[in-house]
Amino acid sequence: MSENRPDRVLLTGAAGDVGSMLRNGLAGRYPVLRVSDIAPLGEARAGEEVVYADIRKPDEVDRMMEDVDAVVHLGGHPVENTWENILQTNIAGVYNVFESARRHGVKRIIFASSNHAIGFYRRDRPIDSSVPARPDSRYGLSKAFGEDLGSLYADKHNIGVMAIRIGSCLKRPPNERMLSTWISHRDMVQLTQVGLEASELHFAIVYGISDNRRSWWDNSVASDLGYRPQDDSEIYAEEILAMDPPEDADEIALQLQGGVFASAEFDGDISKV
Ligand code: 15L
Repeated sequence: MSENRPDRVLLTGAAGDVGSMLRNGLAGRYPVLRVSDIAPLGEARAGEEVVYADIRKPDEVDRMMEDVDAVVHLGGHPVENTWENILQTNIAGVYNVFESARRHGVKRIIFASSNHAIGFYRRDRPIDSSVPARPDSRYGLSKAFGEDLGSLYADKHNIGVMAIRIGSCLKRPPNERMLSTWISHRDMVQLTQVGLEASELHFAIVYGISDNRRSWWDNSVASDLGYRPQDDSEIYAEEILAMDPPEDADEIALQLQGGVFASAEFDGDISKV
């Protein structure tokens, strides 16, 4: 996968949890890593450029995009928020990023989608990348929008797009749900590199998970692109399943892949979901 390494990679949302982990994990892999956020990023490290930008503002996005070859777009609200905030940052913001990338001739975008784009699927129903979105929140809806935007820019503008439905990117899984949804840091770094460097990529939706025995998601699209996860949450299973309870959630959340994102504000009929 290393034949197709971009020279200047832009990482948005680089001050966030996953962003700062990827900032470290991608360090030295590409000639220039341009890190961006609205939050403090500290000094530029070796091989880095720091460009502050608010993705709600197209002129700032254009400045951030100059001379970039590939984008890893993590910027935005990482959990549920008000409609106004989701609309401005996660929906208009992701549009600003794709549109500026198109105008700047960028040919590869990795979009940080989320499992919350499909969070209303039941846990007892395994799914793959081809199922329709089933968002569990305004946040999940914005991720489904970003995936569709990626499909549009791949088909219409020939930008190679990988949307990663990230599960739970943490050092270790803290509860039973995350035995299914967990992705280790090193696997997340590898999957991002696969997206940046795959020689053939039109539009792909992949799951951001490790090689978890308890996964609900068929990740064959990612493995076809070359993803070879190193970790499996199973090594934490005994300890987590011995906790009381192994997952601290309500009975709706416990049935749905999105967990408490799906059960929050829920006044539906669970028998119809
Ligand atoms: C997400 O999309 C969130 O950004 C993260 O904070 C976790 O909650 C994760 O999903 C998850 O579902 O575990």
